[in-house]
Amino acid sequence: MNALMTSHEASLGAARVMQRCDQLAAISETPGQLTRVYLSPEHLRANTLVAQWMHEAGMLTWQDAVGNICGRYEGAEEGVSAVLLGSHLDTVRNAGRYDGMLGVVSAIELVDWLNRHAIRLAQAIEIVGFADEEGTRFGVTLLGSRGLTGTWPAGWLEERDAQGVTVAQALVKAGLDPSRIGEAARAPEDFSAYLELHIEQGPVLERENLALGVVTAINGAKRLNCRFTGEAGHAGTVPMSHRHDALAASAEWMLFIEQTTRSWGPELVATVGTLRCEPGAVNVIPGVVNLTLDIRSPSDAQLETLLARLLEEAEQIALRRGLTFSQDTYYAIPATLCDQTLQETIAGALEATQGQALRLPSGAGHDAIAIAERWPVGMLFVRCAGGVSHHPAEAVQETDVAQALVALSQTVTTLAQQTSPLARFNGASEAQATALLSPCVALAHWTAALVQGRPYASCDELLNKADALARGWSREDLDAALSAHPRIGEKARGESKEAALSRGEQAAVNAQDILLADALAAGNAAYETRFGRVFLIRASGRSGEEILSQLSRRMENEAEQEAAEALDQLRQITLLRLEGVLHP
Ligand code: 2AL
Repeated sequence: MNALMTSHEASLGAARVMQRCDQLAAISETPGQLTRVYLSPEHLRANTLVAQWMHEAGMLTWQDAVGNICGRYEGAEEGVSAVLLGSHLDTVRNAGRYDGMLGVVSAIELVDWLNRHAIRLAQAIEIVGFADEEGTRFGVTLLGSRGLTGTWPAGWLEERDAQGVTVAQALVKAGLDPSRIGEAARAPEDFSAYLELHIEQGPVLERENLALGVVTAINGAKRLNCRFTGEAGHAGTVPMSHRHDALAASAEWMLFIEQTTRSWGPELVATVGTLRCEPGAVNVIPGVVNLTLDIRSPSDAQLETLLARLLEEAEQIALRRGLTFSQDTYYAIPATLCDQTLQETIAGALEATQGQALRLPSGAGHDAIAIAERWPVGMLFVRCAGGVSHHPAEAVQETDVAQALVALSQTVTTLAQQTSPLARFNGASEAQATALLSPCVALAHWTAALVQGRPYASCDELLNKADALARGWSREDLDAALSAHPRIGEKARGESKEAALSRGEQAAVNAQDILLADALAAGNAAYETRFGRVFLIRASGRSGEEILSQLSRRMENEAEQEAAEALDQLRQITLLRLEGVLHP
């Protein structure tokens, strides 16, 4: 089923979304402005209101151990994996009313629509109103989403707000237990995907005259402290030809940064945001200029290449002008890629609703950055007036929200109709389930035992059983299993699943390096002469050179020790392949 909200339903839904954003905007610590920070009384009030809306939409609700407000709308069967929707409920100071909130409230509207039509999808739908994305109160960001991934750094509980209150104290005051924050973490198999609807916070959609866009990636960024050092001097007496003016060098570099970055296309941005001249007097030639560079891109490789070009030019300018240039990167965050399949699904929905699917990167950070460490993420942007955000003037059009609801209904029903690989394995016929596992290892008894052991409540349960069985393998098993593992350096040919897996596993072995190929062939031959079977090693993540050095080391093993090592490698390869089946 590919259910779609009608335009009439979407209009009514959008009106309620707007009204609920207004209601949330009224929950603020500053009268007349919107400021709602992590673990404040206003945060807890917002959670209560959102939980009430979730409950009315047919969801089971709870507040998790870090203060996220969560809801679940069950799938066709109880306990199935879920498509996770959401965004954040905290704000910056004097904020707009849609940044974050629009995503949470729209998701609730979608579930309410499913509930009214009694639509149950193969997967459940969960919604989370993240407790902290902005980092307004404690200076650290993404506390809510990192609660779900279970990746709070050790020091976070001791971070302090402006009043000296620690996160741990604030948790207690909010009725939460700092020793139990780990309980907010969710298992990988709980969610198949995370989908976040958010305002664009930039001007692209408005300029393109489009209500909605598909996010390709959340930009990575680097920040650098840079310095040109020249020579200060008397502004009246030093002739122009004798000067080493650090500010003139900076100016030349800044124009180069602007022109070059523009010429690299619309997705890259670079900014010199601060400039400090020394000594900084009207009648003194600037001897030193300290400046910052902020550079962002949806592609880490592109960012690195542009940055290298900009820094090379700074060196050139310094050289030409008789100055020196130095720089230091003090902040770096890689780009977060949105999942390709999710992008396609969202794009399909946008083509259906607005006739085209514009793809654009996000310049701002989002909860999806943290969530992407565990689950595939997708983002749908909604146009906002003038691209204005983090400001009370933030605005969206109700008709755009209606379109977003239609697109969301198509995207979510498409996604949630697909079941997780574990659910498919649990529900498959014996023959299908065997076919799913057999490329992992050519040992029919291992596959059969796992197929017999169905259903599994979680991927971990299946992986643990697979591991326990593999630890019992014998030398006969080792010989029997070798057929699925071509020699290292001889990437398997053919279309079989095993051949494709082996090629992938040997991806880091450089096939173009003829010397390496010769050395591996000689090593394999020597090993086979010595031990009477193909040399087996878990190739994933290992270069050809590393494999060669392991081969030389293992040539020194006694036969029994070597059989044990080979069996352990076989077990590792098998478990990696099984993980690939469960998390394709
Ligand atoms: C292999 C293979 O096919 N995959 C892997 O990790 N190692 N082959 C081998 N001879 O060790």
